[in-house]
Amino acid sequence: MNNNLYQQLQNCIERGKVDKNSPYPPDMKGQDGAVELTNQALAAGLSPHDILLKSLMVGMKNVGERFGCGQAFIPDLMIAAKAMNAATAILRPFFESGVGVQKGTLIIGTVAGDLHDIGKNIVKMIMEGAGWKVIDLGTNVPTEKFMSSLQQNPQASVGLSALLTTTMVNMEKTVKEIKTKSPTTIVVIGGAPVTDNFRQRIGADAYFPSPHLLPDYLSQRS
Ligand code: B12
Repeated sequence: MNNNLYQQLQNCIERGKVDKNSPYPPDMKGQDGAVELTNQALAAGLSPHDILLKSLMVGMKNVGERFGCGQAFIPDLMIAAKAMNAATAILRPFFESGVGVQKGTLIIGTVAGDLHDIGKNIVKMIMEGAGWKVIDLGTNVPTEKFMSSLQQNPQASVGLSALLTTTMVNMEKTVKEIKTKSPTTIVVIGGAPVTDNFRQRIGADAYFPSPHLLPDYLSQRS
């Protein structure tokens, strides 16, 4: 039963079925979409973390793989992103912290030239859920914007996201600038093309393929 719900929700993300009323894709007209299935999964007692990891993210990964081998196209990615955003909006309150004490501040953004923000938004959701204040600079963020935010929040750590091999190189410039002007600032990086080798090469402090261990890491380091 649970596996079936995960599977159906994953399929809605992959196919870009946002909700019951959405006319796209035509062969799923009138069927429940990502919105209804996310609510059903929560009502069935599935954990928001599991829904995110076992369903939503698998669906995004699959559509990305289909795009990579020419079986899906930009509109498919866009509609999948729309379904993903609709589902994560429902999960967001479950990640919000009830704890009043702030553990620290994280400045986060997707680097210059890069418009992907789903992963960054998940990192933000998890950090806020763990009691961190997150300053979200958005997408396509130039080094100067990271620097001016850091100037205003000198105790903050910085998180950089990149999804394109062509934009991950922009992380290097930002990391170098931060480490030159503020050597004690912790800089963490992530995004599908990023690796720990790359992290070592550009001098960032840590790379996380998934943000779940990030709150503990930053709490220990700061
Ligand atoms: C959705 C999507 C889009 C959407 C983005 C919508 C949005 N609002 O984000 C749209 C349609 C706009 C898009 C556009 C493009 N895309 Co695109 N896209 C994707 C896709 C399918 C999914 C990305 C995603 O959201 N994944 C789900 C999230 C949850 O995963 P994630 O981002 O990796 O984040 C997780 C971790 O990496 C980590 N993480 C991420 N950031 C950070 C930061 C920190 C600090 C930490 C600790 C952790 C962390 O935590 C997250 C949660 O676990 C990927 C395929 C893929 N497999 O990645 C292609 C993909 C990234 N896109 C690709 C391409 C080529 C493009 C375009 C260039 C296409 C084009 N020809 O125009 C444009 C570029 C636009 C631009 N300038 O940015 C390629 C990149 C190839 C490459 N090697 O560079 C991919 C890999 C598809 C492919 N297989 O070819 N895309």
